[in-house]
Amino acid sequence: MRGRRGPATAARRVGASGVTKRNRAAHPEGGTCHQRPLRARLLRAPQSPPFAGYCACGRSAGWSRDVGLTGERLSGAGGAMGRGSRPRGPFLLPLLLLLLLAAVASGEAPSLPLVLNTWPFRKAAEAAWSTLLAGGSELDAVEKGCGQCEVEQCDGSVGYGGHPDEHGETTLDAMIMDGNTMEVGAVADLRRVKNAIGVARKVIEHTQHTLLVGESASLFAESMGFPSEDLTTQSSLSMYLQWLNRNCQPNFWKSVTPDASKSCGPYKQAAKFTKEERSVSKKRIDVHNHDTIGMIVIGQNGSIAVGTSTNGADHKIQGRVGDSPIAGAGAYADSTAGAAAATGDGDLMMRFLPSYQAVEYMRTGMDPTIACQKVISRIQKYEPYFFGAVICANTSGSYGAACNKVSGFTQFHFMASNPTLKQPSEQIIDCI
Ligand code: SD4
Repeated sequence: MRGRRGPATAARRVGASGVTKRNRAAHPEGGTCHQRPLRARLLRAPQSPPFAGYCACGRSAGWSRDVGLTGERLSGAGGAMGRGSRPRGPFLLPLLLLLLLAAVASGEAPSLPLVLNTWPFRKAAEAAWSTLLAGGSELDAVEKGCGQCEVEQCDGSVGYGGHPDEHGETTLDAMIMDGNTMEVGAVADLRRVKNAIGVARKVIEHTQHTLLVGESASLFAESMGFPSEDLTTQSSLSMYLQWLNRNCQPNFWKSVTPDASKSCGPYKQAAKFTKEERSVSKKRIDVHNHDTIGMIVIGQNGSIAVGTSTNGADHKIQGRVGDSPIAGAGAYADSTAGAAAATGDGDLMMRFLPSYQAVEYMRTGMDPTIACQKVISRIQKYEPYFFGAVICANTSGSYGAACNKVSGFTQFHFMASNPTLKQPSEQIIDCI
């Protein structure tokens, strides 16, 4: 999670007037495939140049001018729609515009449909919004929006080529939830498959399960037709090599021998450990290694879907799963109450099920901003220095967000799209 996203004036502060919009564009590059764990490959062939045989893929980001959702863009939007998709027709857009005009004429600010997502991931917001306007379902919009981030490797925190684990491999967590049926599809520790949110959707569509993990999730993905690809890029490999050169610092171990605050593993449990060793994991999480996309989509008729996608925490211990694929933690949707999604230090946040809690607060009629603030405050009581933020929306399309104020992270940026905002609009809130 980062508090360094450009000047506050470049976006709309929630509750304030004046909007300036900003686009972030990233250009994904493909890569070749290798299946063996990086560390094994490096150890087995120390004579090889470090990048030999790896994907020459990387990530570049740039700025572009703001682009509104033009008719041209809308007519080209949509893509493959899954189960539950509504047919797209030539009359849909004019109809929607008529409805909006009628609402505006009646003096009532139309606030649905709504697309809300964590962080200023503008292209993801645009992908979801245009999918909705093109007649896609809420689930389609979530899948498209989060999938866009997986393609463009949003902030290096979503999709392939980011946050290698302590063996150098990038693994993915994702979840999608239907707030009408309460069905959830999720994958965790997914390997070698780039489109994690797409696989999560297949868990809903083709299984009676909720969450598939690890190698077995990858096999499931392959059986559903997803290509098996190496998620390593030149950039993730170099992050990993730098970490090895720093004696594997920082890492997530504690109370082990050799001392994890000084050496690489393999580790064993220590009979005794010092206070300093215990503090290793607390120092580990900072503003630079967390940035999940969490997305809420509420359709014109009040149907809600949510989703998340992330490559988790940098240099995580193999097998670590964060909050993002856990219903109620990373996100939650209930079309009778509202929806929420979380971003931040999942190891801490998942203990509090903040998304579920926020939705239950909104069920009582609580304002979305207050609901978000209350769940952040609850975590603060136990973990005053945690990095985290939550976005919340109720069934009528009111929305809000909250974040925990810590050094280097005092404001949270997110995207909102609704008929009033017309196109994805970057919003800012002050952390509490
Ligand atoms: C995780 N919550 O795996 C995710 C990471 C994240 O913003 O949200 N980053 O812990």
